[in-house]
Amino acid sequence: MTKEATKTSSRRRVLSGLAALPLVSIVSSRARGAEFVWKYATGQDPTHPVNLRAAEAIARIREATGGRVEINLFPANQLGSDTDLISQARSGGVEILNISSSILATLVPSCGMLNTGFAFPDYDHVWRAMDGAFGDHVRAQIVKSGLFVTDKIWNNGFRQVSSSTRKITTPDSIKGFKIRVPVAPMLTSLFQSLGASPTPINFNEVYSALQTKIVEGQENALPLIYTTKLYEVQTSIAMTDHVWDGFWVVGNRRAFAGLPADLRAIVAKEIDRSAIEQRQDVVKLSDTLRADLQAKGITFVDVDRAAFRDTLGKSGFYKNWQAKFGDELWNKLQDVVGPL
Ligand code: X2X
Repeated sequence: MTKEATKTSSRRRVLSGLAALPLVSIVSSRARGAEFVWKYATGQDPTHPVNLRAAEAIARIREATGGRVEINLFPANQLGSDTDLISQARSGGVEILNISSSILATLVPSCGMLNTGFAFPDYDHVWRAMDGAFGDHVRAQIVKSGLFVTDKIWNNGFRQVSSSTRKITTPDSIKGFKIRVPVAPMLTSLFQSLGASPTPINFNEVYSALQTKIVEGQENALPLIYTTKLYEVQTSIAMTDHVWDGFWVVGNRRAFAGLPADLRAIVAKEIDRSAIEQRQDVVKLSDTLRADLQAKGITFVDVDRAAFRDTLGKSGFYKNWQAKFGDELWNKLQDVVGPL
């Protein structure tokens, strides 16, 4: 068996071991007197802060409810791809789901607006928007779609463009670039507008799509690139910061409505506490991972972001999306970030 295949199969063994564990613990949860035994699904590697902080919230919830609420964590798309998991959260196949706003936009279009290209210059503007009127408006649309959603959005980070072929340096260099994007209308549109050739692929298929050269590159925040080991199949990263993305923690509405109010309040409070902690984890990791990724052989390219934003503007990208989202929501974002 090749080195690569050995690594993949050992990763599979680890994950299948992880998958077996929660199922066993569901049976034992009932035996321990848990009244509510829930599944919490994510698409990220077990080592990503999304899962580390979710596990802490789960432990605090078990403690604060006296064991009445047992939640089992299923990371790394063990229960299905991100787009499958949205359907499972709606049907009750899973009770809690951590899902990128860019992908949730396939169900709730306004979720895609926080991925408007180059909208956020820094985290101060991100949190002012997401914890203010703009975020409230988007959350209200998620509730309207039939899902429960917690108050505080989690942090996926500022996205960068990685490549295994050409180095991305200027807007011209990305023309025709075969890039994987999530199943996310805004990101597909952004790279089409830059003249690249985007292919929507679910995250659990990204590593193999890069390894087999179905695509030349992908775009993601450094913590995702690092924890999913994409540096093994990529050679350079252009620090474009082209969008900020967040993770919503959404829930099956019937499941949340079925919780007594005091237990529901504990679940929401502890998940929101972990959201605030996870936000800072990603900020810190994004500062330190550049050196770690360089040590793994990645070449970094610092680009002129204004040139990319200018190309996007000239393509009509902002005008088109303002027309789609409507002035009311567009202005809520512009109130924080300025004219787009
Ligand atoms: O699929 C991706 O690239 C990821 C993991 O960042 C999202 O969830 C959008």
